[in-house]
Amino acid sequence: MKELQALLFDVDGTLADTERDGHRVAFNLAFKDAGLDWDWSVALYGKLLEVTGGKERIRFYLDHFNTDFERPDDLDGFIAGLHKAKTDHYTHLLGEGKIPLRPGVERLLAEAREKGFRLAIATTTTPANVHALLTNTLGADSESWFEVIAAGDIVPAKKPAPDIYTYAMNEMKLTPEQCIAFEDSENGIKSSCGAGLKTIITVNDYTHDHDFSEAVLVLDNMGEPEQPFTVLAGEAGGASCLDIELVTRLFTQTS
Ligand code: XBP
Ligand code: MG
Repeated sequence: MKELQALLFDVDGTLADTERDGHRVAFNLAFKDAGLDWDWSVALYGKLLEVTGGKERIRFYLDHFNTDFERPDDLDGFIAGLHKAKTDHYTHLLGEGKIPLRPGVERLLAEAREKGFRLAIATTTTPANVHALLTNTLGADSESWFEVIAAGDIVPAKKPAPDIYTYAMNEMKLTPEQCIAFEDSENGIKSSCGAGLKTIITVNDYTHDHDFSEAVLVLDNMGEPEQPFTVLAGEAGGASCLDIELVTRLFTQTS
């Protein structure tokens, strides 16, 4: 029987609900700074989330939702500049402490560390954003809890490509038979399952209608003992929160 050794976490939407009140707001602030009248509403942002990666998302917006915009000669440089300003706003917003971790995340990480499981991050977002989220929610040393923080442009093909998970596992010298992934979106599970990983999903407002048929379990959140999760698909065996016992059971049952 294969033994679970590592937990691999997505960031945006999984560790924290960062998209609507974090990334989206930061994009809009960056557009305003640049004198643009672009405004990404909550609804429009839901459509833009089809594409992962902030730079890629701006380009997707221009290609499909703002085709009349007169593009500068150096479009790549223009997008990179907007994205840098967006990252500055986003990390500042996180510094204000307005975006907490989702229920159960801190508890599960603490139990995993205590029991000697190895941890990693596999995300599309910019490394500075991961740093800001972790240090502002879990403390100054929390980045060191993760053996690998695989983020952003470290692989050229972002999610739904499997590359970021494959990269993280290669760095850890682990195989998909030794790891489990935590995701929140269809692009995310395409990436994790594409890398051969069993995947547990916690949905959010932007992703609850996504196709999670490949997941080993779909929850509304990871739950706390006094704030139980709701199972949306799969079998949690009467558990009320996602702990190492349940994660290990799901991993073993589906091996
Ligand atoms: C989420 C994303 C990211 C962020 C924006 O990635 O798609 O693009 O919305 O981040 P994940 P950047 O769920 O894999 O963490 O602007 O830094 O690209
Ligand atoms: Mg995500």
